[in-house]
Amino acid sequence: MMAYDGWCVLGGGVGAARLLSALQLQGAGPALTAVINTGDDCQVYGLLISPDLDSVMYALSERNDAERGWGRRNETWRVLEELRALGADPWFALGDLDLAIHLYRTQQLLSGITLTEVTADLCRRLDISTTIVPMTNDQVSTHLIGVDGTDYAFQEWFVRQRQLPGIASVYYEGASRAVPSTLALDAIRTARVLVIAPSNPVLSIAPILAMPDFASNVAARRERNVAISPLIGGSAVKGPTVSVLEQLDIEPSVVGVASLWAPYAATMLVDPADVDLTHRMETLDMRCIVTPLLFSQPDVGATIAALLDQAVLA
Ligand code: FO1
Repeated sequence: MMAYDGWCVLGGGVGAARLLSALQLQGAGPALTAVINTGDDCQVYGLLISPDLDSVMYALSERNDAERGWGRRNETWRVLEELRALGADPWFALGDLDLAIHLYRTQQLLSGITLTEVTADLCRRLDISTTIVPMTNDQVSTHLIGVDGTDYAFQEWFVRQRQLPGIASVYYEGASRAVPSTLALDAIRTARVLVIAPSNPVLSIAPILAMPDFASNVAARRERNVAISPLIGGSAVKGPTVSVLEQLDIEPSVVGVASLWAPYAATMLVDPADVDLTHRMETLDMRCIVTPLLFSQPDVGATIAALLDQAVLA
């Protein structure tokens, strides 16, 4: 087994969860700091829900429902059913096990500790060896503006509207004045390798880079950063990456993703399905490493871990 040291992963949601789980299987868990998007966070019944932190925590503690892509495995829905019986419209579904995490987190936050601290506490209690850090303790909220001008908070669009309304633009409310998490900034500055996870570039990575200190510190170490394409042969493994890129007039391919990430990473891992596009990425001053990216396939995690280890030495 390799000896891993000082890796920092930027990401959110299922893309980050899959990468981090694969790296954990290779024994890299304790060497990793994961800086996680909180732009999807919302309040439901007075509870703070932090879906990307939870997806990563549940995956790394093997508590996730891999098929659904969010929430807990072996979940029950008694509270939700009772809310429905009371005539409420619980469009954002909180399962019973999941609710316990939101209750615990909210109670801890109300007692005065920060989101970073309660996340570290939860990781200890869930026996997670990776350091999981929210990008900020402040509120940053991803919003989508529909073509008709309607402003949707992220979960309103993602869950309630089922991502249906056409979108014209996206913005990250609070990002320019939010204070970056100190742990996150330290990890970004000092990591031997910084990895941009195969997460949605607009909805998971851009909220992190919308915070000016993150953007400048990630860009400053561009040569030692490696991005992993969230698209394989023009499709995402899960989620609305392709449709979001299309609606924002960004080419829905590895080239479109590279055009967003070129200022932040000198190297990008792309799947063999996209080998024909690598010459266009190189014109963006990005070095491409072609390697299978479907983490569900045997040996893909081990190969990617080895490549990340060597990528910045090459
Ligand atoms: N996604 C859904 O499609 N429907 C839901 O009702 C829903 C509830 C939910 C509750 C807690 C949580 O942590 C995540 C939840 N998600 C739900 C997933 C979430 O909306 C998205 O996966 C992420 O925000 C996108 O990364």
